[in-house]
Formats: sequence, structure tokens, C-alpha cells
Amino acid sequence: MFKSRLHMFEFKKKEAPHVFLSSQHGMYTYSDLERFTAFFKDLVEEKADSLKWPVAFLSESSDMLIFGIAACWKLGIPFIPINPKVKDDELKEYLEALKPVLVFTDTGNRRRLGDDHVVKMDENFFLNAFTHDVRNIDLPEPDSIKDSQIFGYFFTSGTTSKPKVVPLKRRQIISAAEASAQNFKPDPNHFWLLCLPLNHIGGISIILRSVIYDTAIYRLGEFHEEMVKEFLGENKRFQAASLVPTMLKRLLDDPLFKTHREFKSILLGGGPISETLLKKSAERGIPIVSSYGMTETCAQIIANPLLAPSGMYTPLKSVGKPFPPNEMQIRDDNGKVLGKNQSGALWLKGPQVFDGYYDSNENENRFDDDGWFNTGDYGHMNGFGHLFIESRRSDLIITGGENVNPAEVEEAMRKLSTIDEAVVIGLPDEEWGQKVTAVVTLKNGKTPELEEIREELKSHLTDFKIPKELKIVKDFPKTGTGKVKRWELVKQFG
Ligand code: S0N
Ligand code: AMP
Ligand code: MG
Ligand code: MG
Repeated sequence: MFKSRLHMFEFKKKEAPHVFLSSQHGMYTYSDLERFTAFFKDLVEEKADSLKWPVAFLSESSDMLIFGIAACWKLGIPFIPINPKVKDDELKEYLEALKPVLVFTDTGNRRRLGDDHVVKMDENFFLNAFTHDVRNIDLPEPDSIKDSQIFGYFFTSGTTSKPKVVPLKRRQIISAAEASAQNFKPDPNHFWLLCLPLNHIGGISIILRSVIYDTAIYRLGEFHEEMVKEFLGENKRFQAASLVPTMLKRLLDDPLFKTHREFKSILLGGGPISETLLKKSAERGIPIVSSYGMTETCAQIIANPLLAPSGMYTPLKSVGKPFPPNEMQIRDDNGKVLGKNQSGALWLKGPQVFDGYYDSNENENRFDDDGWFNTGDYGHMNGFGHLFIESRRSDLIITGGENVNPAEVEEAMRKLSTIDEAVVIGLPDEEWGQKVTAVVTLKNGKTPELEEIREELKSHLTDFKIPKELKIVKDFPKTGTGKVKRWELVKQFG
């Protein structure tokens, strides 16, 4: 099905040699990727004696990291992307949870790993890859890799104590790529800007979609506003970019920022999207595809059309409709399917939806007997079937597209000498969507400085989890059973 549909898009004639990846460090073609893949296969076979069990990547964004991920896809080697920002304890947890056969790492992160099963991706590694003798290596035919195979394991924070592992299958990402291509009609002669980190599905799916469709990526190691503004505003080779709302907000803060006339669209996702951002973009003629997606659905699964044909107006605040044949339902707490304009839990089913968490205990109450998945998000549909996301049911905080589990931050804060109790909430914030805020009671009356606390937390928590604000209270509002009324704190301070 995938192959035949692929031909529905009339791609422009490819330039030869066709570009795979470009960055501030160089420009690489798909022939370079073939060569690298052959080298990578040799290397993994030599060091790991199995291509079946996952390898991990612990590295800052780099061209090599992109090559590594793309090679894994081409070879059918499952991979685990790890956020290099995580602290050592969390890293250890991740490695112990999945026991990768090899860890590919960069020079900066090398010292964090033991001596076994580590491959350093430094300049030599890249040089070796491109001077490696690849004459006797056979790359697997794409058809020989089973679609039912897992291509990657992703860590995602929820409100349970440990991050959950989301295994995603090849057929799920292929289906997601196909849906995205139906909407964006990617053009091999133009770049998709990649400035998202490479541990989440949002960034990684740019790579996989490109490899599946032979399209080109431009990698920007970190979100550099000035460069992004220049690329999207003036450089006609850029046709699309995936951004989280915080990034778009930073671009729009410059009143002169606009996208060039041939630019297709910004794919916006990863967290709640404010109406202000969408209005500002519309006023300036900046095309936005707002989307809803999660790791568990291989990125965007519900999105607005790239260019809504006239007469098919979608309200600004709506994230659109699911990519067919994926389906959605809004249900009440008893699982009853609700009608239009009724708020409830968002359930999804379809080829993009994952088959369940690695730890099967996590699947309890998340899937029904017919395979529908409860996303944990809350919203309603209008009469046309356009979805509006309202909130998340759990206490999970989403800040700048990163998930923060309040319980984890609270635990770290309770260990501080000045803090007695801590309750961590997300307050509405123009830049971050939600700002991680700690509401605390004090131990011995000594009032701590926010900066002091942030400094202390730095060695225990990943940077985006560290509270940006501190509110001191005498006690917390509680329910009859003694649970803190978080929503009341949000109302009080928000
Ligand atoms: C927004 C980013 C770029 C901000 O990082 P940056 O620029 O490094 O921050 P600074 O301004 O330099 O630092 C300010 C201080 O704040 C800390 N900080 C950094 N990040 C955050 C954050 N997110 N929240 C709160 N604080 C943060 C810094 O450490 C610094 O602290 P101090 O002052 O103490 O030094 C960056 O956060 C970023 O890259 N975010 C994106 C993360 C992401 O990729 N999210 C998506 C996850 N979801 C998915 O993948 C599923 C959805 C999806 O697939 C998708 C998503 C988007 C677009 C398309 C799709 C798709 O469907 O394809
Ligand atoms: P992640 O857990 O990192 O995969 O992020 C997925 C979560 O981000 C979803 O479960 C939602 O809570 C949130 N999210 C993604 N897109 C949107 C959106 N358009 N509006 C509101 N929340 C969103
Ligand atoms: Mg965690
Ligand atoms: Mg920065």
C-alpha cells in the first residue's frame, strides 16, 4: 500500500547527486548515506554480533548522529535516542532499562559511560566512515526488513515515577510519513529545517520521513533564532520547519519576521498552541500547520491541512482532523462515546498508534478491548469533526515542548535543607506555554533565594525541569482526604 501511494506525488526531478543532509558543517548526498550505512553495518556486526537488539545514541545534535539514526533505519537496527541533557542517574536508569548492545556517543558525553560497548563518534569516526572499503558489503533490500519490527524505543515522561518506554514499529512510522507527505507533498530539492532536539519523535521523524521519501534536511544544532529567521524568511531552499510553540513565539517577537513567499509551512506541535501565536502568524501571512501528536502516535496524527481549500475553513484553535485511516473519539470517564461539543478524554485508534508501552503494567486502563488508546488529553470536537484540545487530565507539565513530571521535581525539592513540602505546578506562560513553578512551605523559617534553590537543583534535575518561580505559602489547600488541590494553587498564582 505504501509503495503504490508513494507514486501519487509528483516529485520534481531529483538533482544529482541528491542532497540528504546539510548543516553549517557540510552538505551530504544520499550516496554518502549509502556509504555511511555500509560502514555502520560492518561496525555494528563486528562489535555487537547482532543487528536485532537496539543500539543507543547519547549525543548532542550532530551530522553524525543524523547519519547514525538514518543508517539504523536503513539496516533495520532498532535504536534508543537518549537526551544528553539528562543527569547521570537518569542515564543509568535508561541504559539499565533497555540494555543496548552498543552506545554511540560524542566526545563530550564519552566520560559518562563505562568502557564496554561504547563507540565514540568523533571526527575520526566520520573520516573512517567515508574512507571505509565498502565494496563487499551488501545492504539489505528495504523490503527485506519487516514492517512489524521495532525501529526505536523512546523515553517519555508521564506522572508515574519512571519515564515510560514507547516502542515504535516501522509500519507505524511509515504510515505517519505517508500521512505527512499527503499533507506537505515534500519536494526533494528543498530543505525541511531540523532544529528540534534529536531525542524526541518530533525531531527524529524529520530524519525518518526524509529517508523514506528521499528528501533533504537542513540541521541546525540548536534553535538559533537569527538563523531560523533568515532561512525561513529569505532562503528559498527552505520549504518547511518543525517547531514547538516556544520557538514560534521567539520568531514572532521580531516584528519584521515573515516567511518567504514559496515557503510551504511551519509544522507546529509538541504542546498547547496559543491563539495569540496563530493570530499573529495569520496576520503576517506566515503559514502554520498546527498539529496534535505524541510519541505514542509517531508524532503528528491530527493536523490541519497545509492549505485549507476554500470552503473548508478550520477554526483557528482547532488542531484539525486525524490523518485517515486513524480515528478519534471523545469519551467520558465510563468510556461512553460523547457527541459533538461535549468535552471528554481523547481516544485514538489507527495505523500510527503504538501497540503499548514496553512495561505492560503501564498499559492498564490505556487500551480498550478494541485497541483504542486513551491519550490522557482532554478536548471536544465541533460538528465538522475538528478537534479542540482543552487540557491534560494528569498533572504533567509541558514547558517549551518538554514534559516535566511534578512528582520528580517535588522529590528533589524536599531534599533541600530549607524546604519542608513542595508542590510543583505549571503556570500559564507566554514564552514556555507552562512555567514550572514550585509552591513550598519552609522548614525553619529561613527564606531561601530562588537562585540558591535553582543552583542546588542543577546537579539533580535536567535544566528544563528546574522551577523558574518560587511561591512560599504557610500551608496548602487540601481535599478531605488530604490531597493537595493543585488546581486551586494554579488558580491562586496563575
Ligand atoms: C524551546 C527550546 C529551543 C528552548 O531551549 P533553549 O533555547 O536552549 O533555551 P534558552 O533560552 O537558551 O534557555 C533558557 C533557560 O531555560 C532552560 N530551558 C531550556 N529548554 C527549556 C524548556 N523547554 N522549558 C523550560 N526551560 C527550558 C534552559 O536550560 C535555560 O535555563 P538556565 O537559565 O537555568 O540556564 C528547547 O526547549 C527545545 O528545543 N524544545 C523542544 C523540545 C521538543 O522537541 N519537543 C517536542 C516533543 N514532542 C514530540 O516530539 C511529539 C510531537 C511532535 O512530534 C512534533 C513536535 C513539534 C513539531 C512537529 C512535531 C511532529 O509531529 O512532527
Ligand atoms: P510527548 O509526551 O512529548 O510525546 O508530547 C505529547 C503531548 O503533548 C500530548 O499528550 C499533549 O498533552 C501535548 N500536545 C501535543 N500537541 C498538542 C496540541 N496541539 N495542543 C495541546 N497539547 C498538545
Ligand atoms: Mg523523569
Ligand atoms: Mg540555549
